[in-house]
Amino acid sequence: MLNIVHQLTKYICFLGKFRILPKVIFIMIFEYQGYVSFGCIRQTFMDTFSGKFYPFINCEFRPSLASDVEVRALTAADSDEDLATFLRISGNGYEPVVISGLAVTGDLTLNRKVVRDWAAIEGGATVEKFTPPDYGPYGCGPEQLLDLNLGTGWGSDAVGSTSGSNNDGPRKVVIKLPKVVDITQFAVASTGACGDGPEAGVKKFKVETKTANGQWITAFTGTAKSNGVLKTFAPKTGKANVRFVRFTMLSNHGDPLFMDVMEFRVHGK
Ligand SMILES: [Ca+2]
Repeated sequence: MLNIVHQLTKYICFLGKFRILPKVIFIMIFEYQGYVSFGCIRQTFMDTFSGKFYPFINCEFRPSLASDVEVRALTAADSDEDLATFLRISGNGYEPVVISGLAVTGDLTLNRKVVRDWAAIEGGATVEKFTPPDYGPYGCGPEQLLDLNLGTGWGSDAVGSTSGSNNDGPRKVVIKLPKVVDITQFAVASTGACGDGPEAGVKKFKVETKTANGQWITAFTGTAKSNGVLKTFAPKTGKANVRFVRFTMLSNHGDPLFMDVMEFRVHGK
């Protein structure tokens, strides 16, 4: 099979030379079930500061991938030029990976683990409900908590604040995972979203989980620094057969009006 893909890669690269097709390469993704291959397209971006153009390879995962996988082999045979200096891997709920300093002139093997975020909306998770207010129209709704982007977040009101709705108290969001997951880790990144200062970043938080027909179980209660850095936490209970996750903001770092969190992720199989 590897040999067939290699031959196909050479053929597509050959067509790409004559601009019959965009230049395409193949990547092998190894997982516990074996490996799958898929196309990656060479693209170019412009650095708006320097005005220079940089080629990179953009790869998107297929939905059939269902767990943590490893990028094992990059094949870019039959090329007269460097194919890329960056390799970006993303899509279908995988945490984006960028590998820089890459100069592909032939076959190359990489070893890089990529991680599935089961709470990512991109990968099929959905927001079932959440405590008002809804700052979604400003780009600061719970969807921005689950978008694999540390630069965006879910903005809400502080526990004692009714700035944006008639509700006060902790702010909860219920997330339905795309399938039943055995959870190994949660990840949280806290700081002020939507122009708020770091005082608005969530401090104390709670994570509860539920099986398809079960009761809510507290899986983890912890505190987060308001520094925008993604930190992982291992739950002690409520890890198996999880279909629903409820994330609750219990306090912030001092802002009297707003309480925000940038990112929440769920790892597991
Ligand atoms: Ca985000």
